Amino acid sequence: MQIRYFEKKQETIAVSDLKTLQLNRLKKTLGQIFAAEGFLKNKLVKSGLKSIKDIEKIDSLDEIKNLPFTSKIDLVSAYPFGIFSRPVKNLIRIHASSGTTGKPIIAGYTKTDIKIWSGLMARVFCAAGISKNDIGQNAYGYGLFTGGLGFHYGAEELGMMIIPMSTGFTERQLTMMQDIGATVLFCTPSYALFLSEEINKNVKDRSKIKLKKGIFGAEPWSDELRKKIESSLNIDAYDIYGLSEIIGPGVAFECVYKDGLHINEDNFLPEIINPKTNEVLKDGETGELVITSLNRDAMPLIRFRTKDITKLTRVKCQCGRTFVRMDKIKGRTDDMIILKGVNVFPSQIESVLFRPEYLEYIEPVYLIELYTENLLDKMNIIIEPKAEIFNAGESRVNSIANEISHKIYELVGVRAKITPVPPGTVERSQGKAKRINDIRKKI
Ligand code: DLL
Repeated sequence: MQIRYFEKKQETIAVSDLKTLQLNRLKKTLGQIFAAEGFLKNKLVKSGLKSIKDIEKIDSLDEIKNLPFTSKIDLVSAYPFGIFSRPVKNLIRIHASSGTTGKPIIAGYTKTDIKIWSGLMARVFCAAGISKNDIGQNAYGYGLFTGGLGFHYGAEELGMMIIPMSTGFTERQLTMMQDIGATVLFCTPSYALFLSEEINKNVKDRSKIKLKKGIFGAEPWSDELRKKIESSLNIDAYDIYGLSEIIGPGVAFECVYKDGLHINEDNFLPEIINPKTNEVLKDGETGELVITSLNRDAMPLIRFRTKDITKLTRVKCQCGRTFVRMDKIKGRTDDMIILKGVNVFPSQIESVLFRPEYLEYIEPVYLIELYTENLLDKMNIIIEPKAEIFNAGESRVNSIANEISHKIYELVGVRAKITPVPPGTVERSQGKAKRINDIRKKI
């Protein structure tokens, strides 16, 4: 297996040197926040970190657990610029993501941030075996969303040609893909699946599609969906994780061994906590990912609550990278469905629906509807049988629906109603897929 790095020395740094680097960068980051005299400094002071002298006294990364968390709500309340640790005139770009209320969250970048971020993205490409000789079709949205420009600048940093398609215009995507000969595809996994359906329908000569690899993220996706994308596009598919508040895509990524996502640990310090008690968990325990930025210029954040559920492992990866790995994200704490006391994530439902034996009968799309019946919360899973199955009549469709319902019960322990709908009815997504429709009556 060919292993590539963008910055080998840094990516394979000895663990003890990494810890020293992280501690130095943490202290530098805290100093930067103090110097900015803003919202975040006030939070730190309130939590007991009163002066630069207190920062100097920190001599172990473990002490991070004494620092306060930062949440989306903090970022919304500091809207638009209160969270920055550099003057607004030093910024060269902003991005935004949706907040918890009407106001978005603004992420700001200086020239230094863009340079660092581009380098992190170039690491992602190299880890997937992509080189500057590849041609990237970038179907992540360009604009306030970090996907489009994050991938774009990373590709330029590597020296790879990029086709800046953005999302949508599917017909044009297929034309460019064939005419320019894209070898790698960047988009959400749900859009990759949609593109594969369109290729199968509309491209007569498959030899014109030169795709070899894809880097997909921005939403949870199961290994079953990975297999489906890989077989229908005939490519090798990699996961990438990130979030606007921290930098955008490039926080964590898969290498060719695809055994968890390496966190760019020289830039981001991860912790896993119990989201209910806030207690820090050990490696191997599942909980909420919390990230402290160690090398951000405009917008460092301390212990940011991502709400994403995963676990960490420090077992060394065969690729030689020393960076800790996190499991594929299971879901978000706010997407977790609780039915009869059982916790269910959409990704678990997906892992049943997208098993190869079911994908012979149903399309790889679904929507989970949560509703109330007799004061109880219930789950209805809308599936789309393939046209030939749907047309074969109700009894055929029902027997498949029953089997799926049974398998879901076996895996997650709750009974779900399965509703088959006519072909083409479930919305195909071009960005992040909507997996849950919550129509429960709020009491
Ligand atoms: O989604 C950044 C991104 C762009 C990542 C392109 C990967 C590729 P936001 O819009 O701020 O940023 O959304 C961040 O998306 O907290 C997760 O809940 C979810 N997410 C991102 N990547 C993954 C992934 C971008 N690989 C939120 N698996 C995060 C599961 C993901 N969830």
